[in-house]
Amino acid sequence: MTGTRRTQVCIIGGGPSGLLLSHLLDRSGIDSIVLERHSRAYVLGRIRAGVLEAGSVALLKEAGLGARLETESFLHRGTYLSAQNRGFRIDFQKLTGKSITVYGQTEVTQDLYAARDDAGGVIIEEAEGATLHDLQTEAPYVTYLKGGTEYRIDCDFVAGCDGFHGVSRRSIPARVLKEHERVYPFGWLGILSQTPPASDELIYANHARGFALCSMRNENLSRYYIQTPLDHPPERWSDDAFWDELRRRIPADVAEALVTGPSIEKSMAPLRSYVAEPMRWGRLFLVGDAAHIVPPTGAKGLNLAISDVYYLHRALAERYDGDAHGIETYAETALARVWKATRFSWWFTTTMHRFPDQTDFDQHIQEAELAYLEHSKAAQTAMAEQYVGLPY
Ligand code: FAS
Ligand code: PHB
Repeated sequence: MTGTRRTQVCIIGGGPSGLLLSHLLDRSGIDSIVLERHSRAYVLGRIRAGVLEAGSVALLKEAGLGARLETESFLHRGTYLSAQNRGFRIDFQKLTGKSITVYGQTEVTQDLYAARDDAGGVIIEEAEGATLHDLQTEAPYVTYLKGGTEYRIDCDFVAGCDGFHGVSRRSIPARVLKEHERVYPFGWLGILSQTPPASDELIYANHARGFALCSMRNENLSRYYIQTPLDHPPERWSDDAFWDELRRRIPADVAEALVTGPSIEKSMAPLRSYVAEPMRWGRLFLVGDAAHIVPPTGAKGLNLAISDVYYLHRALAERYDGDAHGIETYAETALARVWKATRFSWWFTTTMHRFPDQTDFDQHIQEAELAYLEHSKAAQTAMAEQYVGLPY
């Protein structure tokens, strides 16, 4: 063993949850070290979420991360839904008094890296083979390899912010871990194109051929998704084939005016609902995708990671002030919000997508659900309050 370091919280994962947790802890005078498996460029190269809940925006602004958010994001007061090429709008602002903010996860992560750099935060990139030790003791530690040399970090707590494929969740013994999962029989093929967005707000489209989503990043950067079978790799879809399929599924007037162009990114994301319990084991706390995955339909993934960070940061700050209540109740508090968002994301996904084994009965149920949503203020309010984000 060569280098040994000490910190209060060792954070595994330099994605949005790891970086935000390190930033918030730092603002509370708690030191941390972030271990990231990849390079910063690799992390920033991943194209993922696009929508921030009202609570996420408030937290980021409160934490001094609002500068670019103020000037480069887009406030959306509602969204469009469509069924069989005919659209209707849900007015979030009128129904809930809140809106959502369109600001890419890449930008959030960029802002977080910049904030950590400004504060002299310690982020160890390309840290391989992170291994968590003595999590059930008062002196846990983490070992990792960098450049072929093994290092050790002694700490008080470990935050597993390392995503679905990370090491943290796997450090909880199988006899302790309870996993709940639903895998959907389709994925989302997404593209980025340097074209003006199809609409001023998002369009979630239900269609007999499959789901489609029109989103955006800015006035000249659009993000589109179509539901595809899981065995359709991205390279199977030419840009023209993608645009033709998207046009078939969205409202006719939007398809008519759609501005297309070459894709600058094309990727496929499988869809699953997944929740692991407990989110705490001894001195290890799971955060974000390390503990739960939602289908992106409800735009909850990144936002749930942010609310987990909010709860854990508050719990650790209280703990260092001598009050252990927050860390004792972290898992229960976080999971209560996770399960509500998981249910919403499951409901929205099953309402908007075409399932391979779907029967006529299922089709009529979907159409009735959407018709009820179109004409009922109560139904729209229920959808809107979950989409803009339930309170923390
Ligand atoms: P992340 O996965 O973002 O970050 C985990 C970090 O840990 C990564 O940088 C990884 O390299 C690192 N890591 C992993 N193992 C490690 C190890 N052993 N040691 C050190 N570091 C390790 N959400 C939405 O709301 N809308 C979307 O449209 C959307 N699209 C998505 C598309 C894809 C392909 C994926 C995978 C997710 C998508 N999500 C979306 C969800 C996504 O935004 C996550 O919710 C969000 O990234 C969660 O952030 P983290 O919990 O930080 O996990
Ligand atoms: C996106 O813009 O990437 C996005 C928006 C809303 C979603 C999922 C993805 O529900």
